[in-house]
Amino acid sequence: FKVSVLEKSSLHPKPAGLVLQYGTAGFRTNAKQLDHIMFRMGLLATLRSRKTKATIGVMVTASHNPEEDNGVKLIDPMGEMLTATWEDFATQLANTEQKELLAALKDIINKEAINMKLEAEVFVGKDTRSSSASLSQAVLDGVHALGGQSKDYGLVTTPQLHYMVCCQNSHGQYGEATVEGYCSKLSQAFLALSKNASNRTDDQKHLFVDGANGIGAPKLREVESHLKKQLQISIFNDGSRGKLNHQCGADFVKVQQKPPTGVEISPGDRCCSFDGDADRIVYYYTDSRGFFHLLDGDKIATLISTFLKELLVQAGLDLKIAVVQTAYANGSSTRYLEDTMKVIVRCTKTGVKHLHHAAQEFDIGVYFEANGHGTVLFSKTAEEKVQLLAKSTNINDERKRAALLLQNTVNVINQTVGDAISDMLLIEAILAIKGMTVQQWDAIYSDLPNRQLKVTVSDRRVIETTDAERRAVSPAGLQEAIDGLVKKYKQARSFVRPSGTEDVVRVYAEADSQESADALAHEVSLAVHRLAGGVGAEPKPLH
Ligand code: NG1
Ligand code: ZN
Repeated sequence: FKVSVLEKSSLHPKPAGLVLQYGTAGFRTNAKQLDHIMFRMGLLATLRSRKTKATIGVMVTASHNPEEDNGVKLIDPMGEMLTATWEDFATQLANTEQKELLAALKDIINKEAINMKLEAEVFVGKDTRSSSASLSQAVLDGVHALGGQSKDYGLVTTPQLHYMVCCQNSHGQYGEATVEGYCSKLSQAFLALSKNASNRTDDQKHLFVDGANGIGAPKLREVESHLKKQLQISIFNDGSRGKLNHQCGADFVKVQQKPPTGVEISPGDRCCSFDGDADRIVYYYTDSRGFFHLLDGDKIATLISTFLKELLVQAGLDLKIAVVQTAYANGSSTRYLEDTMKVIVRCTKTGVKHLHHAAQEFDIGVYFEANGHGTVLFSKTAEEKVQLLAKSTNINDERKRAALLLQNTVNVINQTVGDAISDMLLIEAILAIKGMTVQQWDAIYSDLPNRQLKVTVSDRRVIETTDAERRAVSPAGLQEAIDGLVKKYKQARSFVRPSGTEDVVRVYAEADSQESADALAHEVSLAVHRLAGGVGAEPKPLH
C-alpha cells in the first residue's frame, strides 16, 4: 500500500503547520482546509474497518454550521459514533506532516495489530454543501489508497448513513441498507401507528417543514411518497433558492427563538425545522397574538417519554425508562419529568455520544439535547419483551394494542443516532394517537425564559468544568462570580463551557422572566470576558 498511499496523498497535501482536532462532532472548519483531512479519514476508516472486521461509515457534513464550512465524522459498526481511542488516532493522523504520513499509518497499524490482508469496506455519504462533492471524493481516494472497498451513497442525511452502516453490519436485521429500505421501514411503522388515530381532518394532518436548505428536504420528499397522505407536508427552505442554514434551520430557530425566514405561517400552524444534515428537529407555532412558541428537544423528550410510559403501563411491561439531558435542558422540563412524570432523569456532558452512552444503561433511554438532537434506545431485553407480547394471543385487547403500538414505535425510531425525519414521524404519530394539538403539547409545562450567548476568549481551554459542565473549576473566581450573579435573580441558573465545535465560550442562563434571563446571561458573559481572557470589546447588554 505504500506506493499507492504516497502517490494518492500527494494529491491531497496537508498545508504545513495546520493543526485540527477531532472534536464533539468530528473535524469541522472552513471547507478549504479539509481536503487532506478527508483523504486521511478515508485511510483511517479503512483501518478501522479491518480492525473491527465490519463496515465503517464516513459522513461529509458540517451540520448546522454555515455553507462555507464542512466537516467529517466516522461511524462505527453498529451505527454509533467513533470510539474515543480512535478519535485520538484521527487527530494524530490529521496533524501529521506530509512526509511522516506513512510512519503515522504504520504506527496505528502496529498499535492496533491490524491485519492489512483483510478486506475492508467503507460507506460514504455527503450533505448538499458545494464543497461536499470533492471532499467526499477525497475520502474515497483515501479508502482506495489502502485497498478498501467503498460504497458511495451520495447525498444522504447523517442519520441515514448511520442507519446504512448498522443495517449492513447486522446483516439486514435492522433493515435493508438502502435509502428505499430506510423509507419503507419508517413509513410502514408510521402508517401502522397512524391507524390508531381516528377521524383526523386534513388540517390536523398538515405539517410545515423548514428543510434548512439542506439534505433533509429532498430526503423527506422521498419518505413522504410512502406515507399515503397520512401526513400532509409542506416543505419550505428546500434548497431550491435560499442558502444552507442561513436564517433558517433548527439551530437558528432554537438559538434566536424565532421562526425561520422563507416561510409564511399562520397562527396555530404546526411547524418544524431540521438542521443542515437532518439530525436535529425542533417544533414551533405562533399563537393568535403573534407570539412565537418553541417546542425544543426537551419538549420532544417529554412527549415521547410520557407516551412510552403510558404504553408500558397499559401493556403491563415492567421496563425501566429514563430521560437523558444535558445542562442546556430547560429547568422546567427536568422538574416536570422528575416531579410529575416520575421518570429517572440523567444529565451528561454536551455531545450526543455522552447522552447515547447514558441512555444505554436503561431498558428504554430517551435522550435529547435541548437543540433537538435525540432519539430513543431500547435494550435487547426491552425489544424482546415487546416482540413477545405483540405476538402473544392470550392477552386482553388493551394490552395487545399497547404492545403493537410499542412494537411500531421501536420500528419508526432510528436508534443509531438522532434523526429529524424519524423523530418527526414519531412525534406526528403520538400527536395523532393522543388527538393532541401542538398547543396542548406545549402546555404540558412552561419553559423558563432563557438565553444563550457566545464570548470570544484567547484560549477557550482555560475554562474547565465539572458536574456535567454545570460548574466551572477554572479560571479561578469564575464560578464564584457566576454564583453571585445567579443569586440576584429568581428561579435562576447559569453555566459556561467551551464549545466543542466553535472557537467560543458558550454562556447559558435561565430565570423567571426574559429580562432577567437576558440580564443574567449578559452579566455572566462579562465575567467570562474579564476572568477568562476575553478578546475584543466587552459584551454589550442585550437591551
Ligand atoms: P458545542 O459547540 O460543543 O456547544 C454544539 C451543540 C451540541 C452538539 C454539537 C454537535 C449546543 C449548546 N451545543 O456543540 O449540543 O449538538 O454542536 O453538533 O447546542
Ligand atoms: Zn446536524
